Parts: sequence; C-alpha cells; structure tokens
Amino acid sequence: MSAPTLDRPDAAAPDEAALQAHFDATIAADRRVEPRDWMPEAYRKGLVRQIAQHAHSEIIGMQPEGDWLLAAPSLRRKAVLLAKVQDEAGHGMYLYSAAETLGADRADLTDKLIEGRQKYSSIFNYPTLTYADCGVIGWLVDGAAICNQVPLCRSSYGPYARAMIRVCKEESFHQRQGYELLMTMMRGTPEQRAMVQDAVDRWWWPSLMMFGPPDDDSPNSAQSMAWGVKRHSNDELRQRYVDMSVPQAAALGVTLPDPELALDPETGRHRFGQIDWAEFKQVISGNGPCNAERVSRRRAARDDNAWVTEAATAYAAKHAS
Ligand code: FAQ
Repeated sequence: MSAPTLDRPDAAAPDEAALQAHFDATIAADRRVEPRDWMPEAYRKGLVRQIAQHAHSEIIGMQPEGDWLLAAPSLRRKAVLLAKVQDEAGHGMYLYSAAETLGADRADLTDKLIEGRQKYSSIFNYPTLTYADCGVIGWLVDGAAICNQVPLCRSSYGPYARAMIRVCKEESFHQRQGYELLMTMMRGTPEQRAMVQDAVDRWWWPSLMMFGPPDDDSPNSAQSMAWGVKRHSNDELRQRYVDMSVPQAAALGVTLPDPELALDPETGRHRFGQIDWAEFKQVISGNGPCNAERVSRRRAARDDNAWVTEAATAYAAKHAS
C-alpha cells in the first residue's frame, strides 16, 4: 500500500487513525519519515526542538574558536582554523534547512535563541583562554559531537539523518586537526605541554555534560528513542565517549582530571566520577561563564546584518516577478 500523503488530494482522505498507523508502521520497520509524510504533531515539534538546538549550537559554537582567528600562531594554523569555523557555519545551515522541512522558520528560530526560548549546547559557554583550547575543542568537543551524532545518521527523520552524514564527515576532520595540534604542542616546550594539560583540565567535565542530563533526569529521551530520533540514551553515549577518550589521552600524554576514572575489569568499561549537574543546570539556564556574551554577539550579528537579509529578499522578489 502506498503511503498516504498530504500532497495527494486525489487520494481518499485517510482518517487520523490510519495515518497514525502508517506512521507507527514506518517507525517499527525502521524506515525513514520524509517531509511529505504525515507525522504526529508531537514528533514534528520534538524534532524542531532538537534540530533547532543543534543548529544554534553549531552557530554559537563558532565563537569560542573564532576568538582565536586573529591570533593563530602561524598562517597554516590560521587557515586550518578558518576552514573549521566556516564548516560549523555550514552545519548550522544544513540543520536550519532540515528544520524548515518541518515548517519551521529560520528567522523565528534565531529570534527564539536570542530571546532564550531555545537552547544551544552548554559547552559553548566556556571561554577559550589559550591556543591549546582550540586543539582541545577539536579533540574533546568535536569528539563528543561525533560520538553523539554518528547514531543520528540513522535517525528516523530523513532530512536530519542525511544532514548528519556530511556533518559527521566534517567533524572527523575537525577532531583530527585538534588532536594533531595537541600532538604538536606536546612535542614542544614544557610551557606548551602545561598549556595542553590546563586546557584538558578545564574542558573534560563540560565535554561530558554535552551528552545531556543523566537518563533518569532526561525528559525527552524515552519518547525520542521510541520514535527512533535518538538511537542511544545520554548515559550510553557518555560512557562510550569516556571509553574512547581514555586511550587517546594516554597516547597524547595528558591526564584526565578525574581521580575516580578507572577501568572496571568486569565490564571492560571505565568508571568515572560524579558530574557537577548543578553547574550544568546553571549553564543551560543562561548563567554559565560566557552565556551573556555569546547571545549578545549573536543578537548583534542578527541586527547589524539585517540589511543584508532585506536586500537579498528584495532582490529575490524582484527576480521572481
Ligand atoms: N546543552 O531530555 P534531554 C557540536 C537540554 S554540536 C544544552 O536529555 P534530548 C559541533 C535539552 O535540549 C553540539 N542543553 O534532551 C561543534 C532539553 O531541553 P529542552 C550540539 C542541553 O534532546 C563542535 C533538556 O536539556 N549537539 O558540538 C544539553 O533528548 C565544535 C533535557 O534534556 C547536538 O545538539 C546540553 N549539553 O537530549 C560546533 C546533537 N543537554 O530542549 C563548534 C543533537 C540537554 O527540552 C565547535 N542533540 N540539554 O528545552 C541531541 O543529541 C540531544 O538533543 C541531546 C539532549 C543529547 C543534546
């Protein structure tokens, strides 16, 4: 039986129960839901929520490393960093496009971000104090992003899953450039090695928070996983990330700042210390070290560049007529 769709007015109008049954069967068979398909309103809203917060994270996420573009230590480092920061802008654009397929309006989503009605990743509310922070963002933050986003390539919503494939390929380059920068610094002077260790000490715990609250305090996880939007729980992915990062830290020659971090011989997984969830809640409520600055820059970019949008809109309208 072909799928009932909203763009086939000639087809006998299926009732809500039939549409819901078709949607449920699509999810149960692990097939993709596409923009033309009927979907429950809660599924659409949940996707817009996650995709928008993901898009906002990519755009706000340009700022911490962007702060170093004018102070990169060499032309090569500057070219690499510039390419990476531009990629993040591209990721934001793919994601806003995916949200538009669900009926969301890009300008409206940006307004919601600026007004604090939608979130962006907690990680981007910490400052980049030295150039080693750029390497650590590549290694740990892009590493966490890959760990979280590779399963999203199999997300049930087609446009989101397809956007993730390209995003993950680019994030792999980002992670490698960060790790390579840190390897270079670790082969350098004692001061450079100390800079790397200091950056790792500051970014490790916030990186673990990127995976979201613990499973028993994650209001969206159960439904999101039942719909196949998320494929793994927050704690599962966090554990995978810790297991992946420990040998990378050893190869680099840095210590992860957690005295409780230890391999559990029975499970083969690493035990780790308690995450400061009070800090996480503060950061996602707008009270992290850099929240105000990040949002005020985004507001300034929207307002100062409004004339570009107006000019492009007028030009497009003129061409269309
Ligand atoms: N920060 O019920 P859950 C990157 C919110 S991209 C802020 O567990 P869910 C690339 C959550 O939204 C990084 N808020 O939610 C890059 C919800 O609030 P809401 C972004 C967080 O959706 C690298 C509430 O807490 N990646 O790094 C955070 O099931 C370098 C309850 O949470 C993505 O967005 C957090 N860490 O699971 C760029 C990946 N965690 O919306 C530049 C896609 C949770 O109800 C440089 N997203 N919240 O008001 C996801 O996989 C999921 O949305 C989770 C959260 C796992 C983030």
